[in-house]
Amino acid sequence: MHQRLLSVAAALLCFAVSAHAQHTTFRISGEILEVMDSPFADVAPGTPFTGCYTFDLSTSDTNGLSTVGDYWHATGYGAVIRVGSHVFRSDFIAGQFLVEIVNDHHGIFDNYLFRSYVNVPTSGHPVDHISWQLDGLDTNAITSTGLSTTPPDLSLFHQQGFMISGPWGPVPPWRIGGVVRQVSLDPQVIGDPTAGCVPSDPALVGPPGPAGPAGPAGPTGATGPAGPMGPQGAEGPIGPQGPAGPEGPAGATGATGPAGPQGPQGATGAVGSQGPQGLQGEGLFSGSLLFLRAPSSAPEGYTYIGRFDLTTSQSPKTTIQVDIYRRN
Ligand SMILES: [Ca+2]
Repeated sequence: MHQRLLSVAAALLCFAVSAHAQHTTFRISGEILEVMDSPFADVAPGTPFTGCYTFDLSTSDTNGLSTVGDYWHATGYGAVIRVGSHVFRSDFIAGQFLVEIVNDHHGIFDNYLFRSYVNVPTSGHPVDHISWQLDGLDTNAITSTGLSTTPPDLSLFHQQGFMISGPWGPVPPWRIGGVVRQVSLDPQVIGDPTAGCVPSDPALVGPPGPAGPAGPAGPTGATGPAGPMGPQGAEGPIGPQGPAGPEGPAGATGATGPAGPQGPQGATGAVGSQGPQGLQGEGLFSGSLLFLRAPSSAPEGYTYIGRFDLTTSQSPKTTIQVDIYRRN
């Protein structure tokens, strides 16, 4: 046992320093459909299985046919399949793990296959082969004999067989057959020599330890569909004033306003009727002289002539000044 652990460690170390390795792991899951002479009591038709297989994209094609690619893998590659309480797996030290891809063979069919030729015993029973083969009965399932990180498209193949079998001996080998329902790329294994289908023989592995710390957050997923409409929000602030609307209908007549300012004088009215006869005038004709004691002012209708001194006739006599006017 100790020797074996050392061998595993040496193989992984050697694998880690391989500069051109391009680890790729496909995860598979399916269902057991038939069991023949199986020594595993808890494996029966209907038992589900899961597993994986790891290969190297840089492995060379050793098949000379242009329609067939054979990729033989050595140490560090193989398959691990879990069925019920049992683990079936490649001998990762021995290698001899084959991935075969057939494209347009004879111009009529495609195939995909992995087969592990050297495996470790399971629950004390030798395991001869672990294999999975897909058959396309036309040329549409595969487009290249090259290895790829794209898993085979199960919907394009017409039949398949997943098989785990025991060794030939005095009696025919036991066989466990099934169908793979899903195959997918494990993106965390690409280029990581420490990941993938590492050996997990129950004989080498103790009971599960406590859960490790949570890993780093994965990449952000795609945006999901829009959720349901939320509740109506609070009313927003009043928006800016809109443009003036059209003129409305005429309103009711308002109350009488205050009196305005006085207007301009009107035109002279018509001559009224003749009034009663006035007092008789002084009766002087034009050129008559009028004497008034000075100082005086010219009465209307008279023109000033001059002024003289007049000695009165009374006693004692006195002198006064008199203004003379002429009737016009
Ligand atoms: Ca093809």
